Amino acid sequence: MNKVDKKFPEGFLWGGATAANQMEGGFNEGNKGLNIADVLPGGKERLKVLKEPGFTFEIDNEKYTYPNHEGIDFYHRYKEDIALFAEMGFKAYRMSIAWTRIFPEGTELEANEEGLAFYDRVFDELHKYGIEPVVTISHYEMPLNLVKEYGGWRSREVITFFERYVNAIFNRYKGKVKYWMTFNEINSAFHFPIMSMGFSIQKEEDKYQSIFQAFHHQFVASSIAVKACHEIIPGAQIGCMLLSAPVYSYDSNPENVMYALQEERLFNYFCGDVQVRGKYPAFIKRYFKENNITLDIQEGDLKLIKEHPVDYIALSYYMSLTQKKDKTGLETTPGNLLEGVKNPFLKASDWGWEIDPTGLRITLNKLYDRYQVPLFVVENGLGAYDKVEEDGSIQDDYRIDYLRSHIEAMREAVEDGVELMGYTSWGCIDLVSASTGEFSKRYGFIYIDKHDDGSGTMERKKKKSFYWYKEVIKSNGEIL
Ligand code: BGP
Repeated sequence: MNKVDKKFPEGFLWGGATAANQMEGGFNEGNKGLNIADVLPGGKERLKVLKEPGFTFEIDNEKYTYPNHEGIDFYHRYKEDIALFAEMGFKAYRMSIAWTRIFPEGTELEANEEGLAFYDRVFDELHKYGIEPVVTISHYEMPLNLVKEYGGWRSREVITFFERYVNAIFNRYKGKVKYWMTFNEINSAFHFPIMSMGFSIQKEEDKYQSIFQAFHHQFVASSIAVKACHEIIPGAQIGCMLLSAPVYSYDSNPENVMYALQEERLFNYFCGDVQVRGKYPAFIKRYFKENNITLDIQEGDLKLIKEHPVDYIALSYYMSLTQKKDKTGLETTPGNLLEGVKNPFLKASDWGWEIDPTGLRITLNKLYDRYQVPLFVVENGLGAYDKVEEDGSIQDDYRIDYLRSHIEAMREAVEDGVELMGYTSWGCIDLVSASTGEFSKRYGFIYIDKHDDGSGTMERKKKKSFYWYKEVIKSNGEIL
């Protein structure tokens, strides 16, 4: 067999990814309003809030801690952090705009100039080093006022406020930002609607009715954003963002294979089908019928969705899932987000996320086969406990191993014919974990001296992986 020379394409967008609410801090500075992330407690309490009904969406400093309030203080230290990204050779930096910096309550008629000016400074700083900003419009941080007054994305009225927000940012940043994406991990709402949809489920029987109606509103909002983006910023590209975890059948029993297929279609493909193909998929009709779901779809919605599909798919990839129809007697994965049965072929992270680089190759191939639009891996990484050695170094070889194997898998996928735009690994600088509210679940190439008990100097330190990733980027992924 001939040796295949596997390479990443020229201009591949190497970099890192973060989200405003998990790292900016300055939660009440610059006229910023409160958002959903500002009321989510840190530590073990967070998962409880995400999973159990009855959350009140209030800050209670007596009872809880709020690590997102200070984050890693990027709001004041962005110059230092961007200089470190530049030192690693980043070509792209995926970040999000906090909606509440631009529209503090969500409902104002005029945008908040202080918020707009902050992101101007960040984009200018990135461009100073030739780093392309890749911007998520909404990453788990809906304005709290919209959550409380409107019930989040359940309400159709929120579309109008979102439209105002996207118009404001496209007009302001049209000369500075070419790559956009709409809702972070839109499909994660199947599990935790609080973070991405702004409401908690009070009654189990209403769960899917509310979630699918909220999805519909987000799909309409997405089409409005795509249309506005193309009109206001010619040449810009705007994608959807999907949480991608391939679902394997536990065994070859056709019943289990069918079960895995149904789960995968619903969880991995439903949102992509609507936003990329521009129409509701055939399989969802039966699902709606069997689950008594009736959507309020207004005139013009389906036309809008059809006419304005996204340009590319951004995806996060951390793990695969293995499923069996009847799980009795089987060990389940202790993953804090998605639950499946234990896969005997895979090891898991300290948080129970099963590590599966080949799953990334599978995911990329499946998505490309299905949609034939460019893909962009905008999140991938290993959450791990890091230790600072006596000499001040952080020897995170486990992280290097994880990333290396996933980059190799992407290289295989490119060789398979997948059109891949770039790779921004998650949490390139340590930040607050979204699902656990911890600092100790670290993903970064850059260590932050900040701990779960609130102590720490916020000093930035380069981990071993920092130097490794710099070489990866320099060699366009040839030296791993
Ligand atoms: C994704 C989110 C991110 C991020 C990441 C890691 O679901 O888009 O915001 O946090 O997962 O998850 P965690 O922080 O829970 O480890």
